[in-house]
Formats: sequence, C-alpha cells, structure tokens
Amino acid sequence: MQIKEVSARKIKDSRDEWTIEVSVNGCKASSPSGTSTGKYETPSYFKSLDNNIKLINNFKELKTLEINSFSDLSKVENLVKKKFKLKDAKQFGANALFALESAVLKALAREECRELWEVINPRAYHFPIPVGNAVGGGLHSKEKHHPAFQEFLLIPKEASFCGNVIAMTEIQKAIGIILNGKRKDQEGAWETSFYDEQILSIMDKFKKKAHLGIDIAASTIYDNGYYHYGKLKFSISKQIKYVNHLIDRYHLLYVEDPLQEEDFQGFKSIKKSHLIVGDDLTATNIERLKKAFSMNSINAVIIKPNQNGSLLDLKEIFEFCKKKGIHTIMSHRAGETLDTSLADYAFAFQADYIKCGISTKWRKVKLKRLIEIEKGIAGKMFEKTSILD
Ligand code: 2PG
Ligand code: MG
Repeated sequence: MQIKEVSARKIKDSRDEWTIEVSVNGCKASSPSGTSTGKYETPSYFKSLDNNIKLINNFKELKTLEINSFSDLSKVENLVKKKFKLKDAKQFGANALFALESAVLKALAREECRELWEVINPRAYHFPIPVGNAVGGGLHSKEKHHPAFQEFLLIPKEASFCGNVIAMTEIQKAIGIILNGKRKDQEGAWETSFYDEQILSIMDKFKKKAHLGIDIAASTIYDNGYYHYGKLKFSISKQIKYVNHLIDRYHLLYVEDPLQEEDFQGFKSIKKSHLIVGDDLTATNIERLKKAFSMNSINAVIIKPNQNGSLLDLKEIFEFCKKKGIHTIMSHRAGETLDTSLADYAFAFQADYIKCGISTKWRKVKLKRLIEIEKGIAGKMFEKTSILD
C-alpha cells in the first residue's frame, strides 16, 4: 500500500479535552489520554499537540512510503527518527506516533480488504476477558467525598465475550441501584460517596457471576512516605498489610497498582496468588516491565498503547509477557475517543484481558467491536464445519 494522504487535526475526547486524530489515505485513528497519568509514561506530544499536528501536516516524505505488513511500521518509525533527528521515534510523542501508526495500519487493512486485527495476526483466536470498571473513585471522581481507590472492577465468568459483556452490564446496573447511583465518572463508572470497603461488600454479593478487582492507582494517594485515606495515613508496611487483607477478605482476583509507581520492592510483598497488576509502575515500558518481572513485583501488566506510542514495541511487550507467563491486560484511558482499534489490538496481540469500561458510548464501541469480531469468527467456523453442506 502506497501512502498517498496524511493529515492530522485535533478532536475532543470523552472529557471534552483536545487530542490528536490522524488520517492516512482517508482512514482515521485517534489517541486517548489518561487522567491519572504515570510519571514514566512516554510524553504524549513533541513539545505540544499543535506542534505535532503541524509537523504531521507538513510531513511530505511519509508519502514516499510503501507499507505492506505490520513490520513495515519500522519504515514509519525510521523516517520519523531521520526527519526530526530523534534517537527513538517515541520522542515524537506517544499520542502522535500511536495515532499515526494506527491510521497507517487501518489504511493497509482497508486496501487489503482485511480486518485491522488480521493485518497484525491472522491466526488470532482467543478472546480477552473484559475487566469492567463498575464504580469509580480517586482522581476519576468529581464527588467531594469519594472512594480512595480509583476503580472497582468486575471480571465476569461467562464463556463468551458477548456473554461477559451482558453479565457485567447487568451487574453494574444492579450495583447502581444499591448505591443509589445518579451520575457516572469519566470512565462510565458509578460516582458514589460510599467508602472503599462498603463498595467491596456490595460488589461481593455478585461474586457468583463475577470476580472482583480494584485499581488503587496508589501513586495518586501517596505523599511523602504515606498512603492517604481522608484523615488516615498508612505507612508503606501498613498499606501492604491492608492490601493483603483486602485480597483475602473480598477474594480479589485482580489488584492494580496497590503501591506507588517507584516501589518495585514493596510490590514484592503483595500476595501473588492472584493477579497483581502493574500500571503506573510499568508504564507500558519494556525496561520497567523487565525490572518488575525480575524483582517479582508483578505477575500481570496493563498495556496502554498511548502510554508507549510504538505498536512495534507493543508487540515486543506482548511477546515478552507470553514467554514469561505474565498476564496481559490491554487498557483504555480515562479520556477516550470513539476509535475502536483498542479492541482489534487486544485480539490481535491475544491479550488475556481488556479493560475498556462498561458503560457510556466511548467504552461500549470497543466492547461492541469485540463482539462483532467474535460473531465474525463464529460465522467463519460455522462455514467451515457446516452441517448444512
Ligand atoms: C488506569 C487508567 C484507565 P487513566 O489507571 O488504569 O482506567 O486511568 O487513563 O486516568 O490513567
Ligand atoms: Mg491503572
């Protein structure tokens, strides 16, 4: 596929904030952004969003590129490095590079009449399990008195992706009735002024249908050696004890960022019988992931494409995780666009889980896209084995 057209503009995300959208041969891709951003994320832009837009709109050399496979994205990255004299293409800005690469792949998929995921991995077959944010707190909440933890998560137990989406949607509605939920936060999770453990006790009632998880996003409650819960402050060892107690008490299957983003050592002391997930700790950065793995800090990792920028890096991260038995969770951001490519990437890279919310249109489009892929695959299998032949 010859790149014939490239342009960039800014669009609003789900929080009404500006983000980048790139078009390649008429195929559009955009980048989300976080609210609780990790210190070690690749910067989103090269100086500024407006600067990236200007640079992409004047990047004529891109139109000399011929892209015929996923690995040809290296041609894009090499050109970015050469043109802007960068050591690493990611210095162009993670949001800008991700939207550019994603638009290139979408254009290739359209030219080849294939699905986006097929361009990366035509042999993909396994569907991720959704990890749905049912109740929100932390920096994602606008309530004056809100839970300290950022996300209270449902991990449903049905056999199909579609069944899992239906289950978690119904459970979130039922939880909303108990909480007397009126509003939803940035990610479509219920806003509430209930305390963390009250919410966990409510969610525990649904344990037959879904495992429970939490994203503590602990960097956001950490300051000067202590974790802050309103007027209470926990030392590091008390926080570790508290998290281990919650894991046992509520049978938590999943705990994301239980400690702040520097504390590889502390993460070692969190029980690994369940999923102990690095997000701000690892920041979708292969070096930090390797360190976290070698120190036994985590056994699962959040992977956010816009936290890194390079889809080639993402592939390497997934390969490393598969080799080492680290569970993978492809994840959305608090500020999302209506781009559905996250669903295709989760399937193409065979992520074990996808965290992309439960409700509001920005989250639902991604769930629907995976249901569409699931239906398409089931249809193809039926054609192959059709008893009607
Ligand atoms: C997280 C994410 C997404 P944010 O912490 O896992 O849920 O939040 O996009 O604000 O970083
Ligand atoms: Mg997180």
